[in-house]
Amino acid sequence: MTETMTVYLGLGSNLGDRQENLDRALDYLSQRLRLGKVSPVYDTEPLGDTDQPHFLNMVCQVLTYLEPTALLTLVKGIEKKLGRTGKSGAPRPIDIDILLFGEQVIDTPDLVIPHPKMTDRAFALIPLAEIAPDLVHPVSGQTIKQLLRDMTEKQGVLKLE
Ligand code: PH2
Ligand code: MG
Ligand code: MG
Repeated sequence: MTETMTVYLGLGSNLGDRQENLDRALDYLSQRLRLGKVSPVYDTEPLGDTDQPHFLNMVCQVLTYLEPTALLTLVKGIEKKLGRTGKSGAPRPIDIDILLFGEQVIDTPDLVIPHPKMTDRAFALIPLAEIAPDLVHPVSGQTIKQLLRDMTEKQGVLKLE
């Protein structure tokens, strides 16, 4: 690919020094990608397995020439450097999810973009709406602002000042 793509990543941490984990993840990302807009940080109630510590969540925009699969490999490598082990669903120092990759729609066993759960997760949509309210979600055709407006479960997401 020769074109620069605008990508949105969701970051979450609920193990160890959560703010430091986010900072270190951003640092690693900026070594390999052009970091664009960065959202505020939110303290969020765990969704899914609620018997877990609260998360810190945020979203960032990155600009990259990498292919989606190469970007996935990169973010998995950063998760590993920050101490993430293989166990899925357990508290983690860092989780980096590719939410949107330009307007691309990808559905493979290893990678689904847009992230299939982003539209019903306030911890992803609220920070995303701060940096890209008018961005159009390529599957629903709705803007981030509209998706957030229509969302019913928006509790438990607190902006850190
Ligand atoms: N990530 C999950 C499951 N649940 N809940 C919150 N609040 N934040 C997350 O990042 C999160 C979650 C799976 O990756
Ligand atoms: Mg995740
Ligand atoms: Mg993940």
